[in-house]
Amino acid sequence: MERFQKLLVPTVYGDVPTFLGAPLARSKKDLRTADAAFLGMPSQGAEMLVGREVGINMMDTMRLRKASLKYGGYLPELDLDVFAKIKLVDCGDVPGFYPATQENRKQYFKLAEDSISGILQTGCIPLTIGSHPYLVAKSINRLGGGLGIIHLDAHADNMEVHEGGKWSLACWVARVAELKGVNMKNFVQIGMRGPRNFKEQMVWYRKKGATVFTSAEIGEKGIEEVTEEAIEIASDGAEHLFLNLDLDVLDLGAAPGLDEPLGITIADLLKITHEVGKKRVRAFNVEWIPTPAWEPYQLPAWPLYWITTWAILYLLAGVALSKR
Ligand SMILES: [Mn+2]
Repeated sequence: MERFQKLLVPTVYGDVPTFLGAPLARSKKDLRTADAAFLGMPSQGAEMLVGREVGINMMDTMRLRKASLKYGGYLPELDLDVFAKIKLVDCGDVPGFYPATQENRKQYFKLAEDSISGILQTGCIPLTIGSHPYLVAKSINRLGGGLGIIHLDAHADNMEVHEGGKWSLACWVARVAELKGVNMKNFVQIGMRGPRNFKEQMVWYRKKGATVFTSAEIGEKGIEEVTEEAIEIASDGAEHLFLNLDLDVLDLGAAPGLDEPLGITIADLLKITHEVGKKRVRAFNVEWIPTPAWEPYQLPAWPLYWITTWAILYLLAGVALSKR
């Protein structure tokens, strides 16, 4: 007999359920007893939005929450019930400031950093969905102890400026490299490939002492070895590990609507999030999920929401194993 459990799921607002039906965190106290906290950041506040109309469609945290609702926490392939060990909460969304002006972006950045720092200070793992990665990196860096970053992406994202702006997602690595205390030797990118990258970007990474595993190296070494090395390099002398995901690290055959061939498989992605979870990742961010409403991505985007939910569950499964 169906028990209509879904009717009992807490809501963030309106008819939007919490992520995976987790309890809604209303105060710091709720965070202190939790292991991980979902934080929706639908607007990003990035300069790439300024003057454009895509705005709130960039990252649909409502759709992700709805897509997550069909899943529980038991993974038979790992014989592990994630939520027997892990307490997940949902912190709601960081509101955007519209219209997307520079002044509003600054306000948004401040609010977002405060929200992420608030979660970090309680010892909880922020699962930010739609954050400009710089905001997460900066918040972790403030804790002291050293920041290691593993970035999953087809693209280098280390441009000095992009389309006249320095806060585009294509520039976030360059902004992080400017932060005091950040050592780029603890920066690892996995999955870079293809002709939307420039040679200067690779030269920049080498000069900074960062590590890049291109699709060719993943092909040679295999994802297990690459993951192991990446964690080792990112954690060498750094206390906090930050995993950032641009879903275009996936092969276009695995990621409907995304546009880069030669990418990793979904199994590879889950392997990485699981292993990083085992190493007590400090924060996980999913940069963005294209929505069907945005013209270049009219293919159904639902699989990307499902993949994102799985990636989070596998990461939390890793955290659960690290607690044993
Ligand atoms: Mn990318």
